[in-house]
Amino acid sequence: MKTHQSLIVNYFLATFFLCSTSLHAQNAPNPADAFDKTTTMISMRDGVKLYTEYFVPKEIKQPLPIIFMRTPYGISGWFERGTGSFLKELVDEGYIFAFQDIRGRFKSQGQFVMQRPPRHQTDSRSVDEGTDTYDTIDWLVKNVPHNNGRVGMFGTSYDGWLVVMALLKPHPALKAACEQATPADMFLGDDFHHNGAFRLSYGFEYAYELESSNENANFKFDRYDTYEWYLKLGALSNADAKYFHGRLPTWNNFVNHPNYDSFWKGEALDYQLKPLAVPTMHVGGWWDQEDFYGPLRAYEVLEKTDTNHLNYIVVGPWNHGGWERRDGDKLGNVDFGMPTSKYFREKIRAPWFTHFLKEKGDWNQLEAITFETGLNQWMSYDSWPPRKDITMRKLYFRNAGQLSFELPNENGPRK
Ligand code: PG9
Repeated sequence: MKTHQSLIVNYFLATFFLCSTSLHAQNAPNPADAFDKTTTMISMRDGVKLYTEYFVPKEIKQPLPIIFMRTPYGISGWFERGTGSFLKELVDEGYIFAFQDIRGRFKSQGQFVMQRPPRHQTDSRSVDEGTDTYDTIDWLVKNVPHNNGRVGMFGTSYDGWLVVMALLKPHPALKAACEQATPADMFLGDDFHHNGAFRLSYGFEYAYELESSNENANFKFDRYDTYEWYLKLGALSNADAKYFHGRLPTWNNFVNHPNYDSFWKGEALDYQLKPLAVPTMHVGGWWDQEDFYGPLRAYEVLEKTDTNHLNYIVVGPWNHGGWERRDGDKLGNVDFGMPTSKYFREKIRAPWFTHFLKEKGDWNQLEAITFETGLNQWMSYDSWPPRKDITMRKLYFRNAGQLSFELPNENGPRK
């Protein structure tokens, strides 16, 4: 059995390669050619410089907002490939685009820290992902030609979490933030543990991927069947003794914090989020194998203080990052009867950004938009979970892979 190494985070690469291959096959011009590309190193408040690329349309009629993404996974080629896929709807609307390698990754200077904790506000010299975003936005709006002083951010998973970090003390130019599949709690529901159960292959391979090099690195298994490899590994302590030798901080944290202690609570969004000052859209997939808990939890926590109605949520029939891939008509054999991912990008995310970044358009949707599978329809509610016309009912596992609203009366577990 092959585990999910390299599928974990690089979900987008396959899509990009497919898109770019088919584009090349047809010899179609790449929409990225319509932009002027600039690469630069932007200085942060502590002098560390972060590698940034930005793209300004060659033909520009009026100043445009900037769509900004940050990532630990390496930005080279993102824009050029993304224009034909996950960025298409935004390119069509008309924006300037900026991308950045975060601190310590790829071409950026400094030290990478996995999910770097928010800094202590009392220490004016300290930095975190929020200050790096703040300093970059400040530079972008002052230096990128033809921008209108308004910035929107989006990103999936680690990149979605980076969007959330930007919201803790947002730059005034940040006018819209779309976090997609942010983790909210790495012990309770996201990525490394699910309900406290450690996800061994995920944790092992992800820690290696991000911390053994400043670029993405795949652990070299000596066989195809990595399930067998993990069985043969034996005790958890062998991972460090044989392979990591204390060099991977995230692995050390897994081992040193097997319970829900202050380390995991310190990382959890429950304890970090502040009342929203920026319109924020949370995006989740009903079948996200990595971060389903995160966006729903972030929405729920922020909703408690959302007196200005800045908190939005969208959940569709997707696995991790599925909303960025292709059209989203199907997941495996399940057919949703409509292109759910394309619909999200075209009819939900793009008009939402237009509304908040260009102050135009007719965004008149309710706060929560969810895809109801089976009915295969998008539904809108003024809150999530919906307040009105809802009855809570229990759903029971039944034999032969069935589900039922009936309480089982056979030999199965009872209430
Ligand atoms: N789910 C991945 C992740 C996010 C945040 C921290 C660690 C891992 C990801 O796909 O980026």
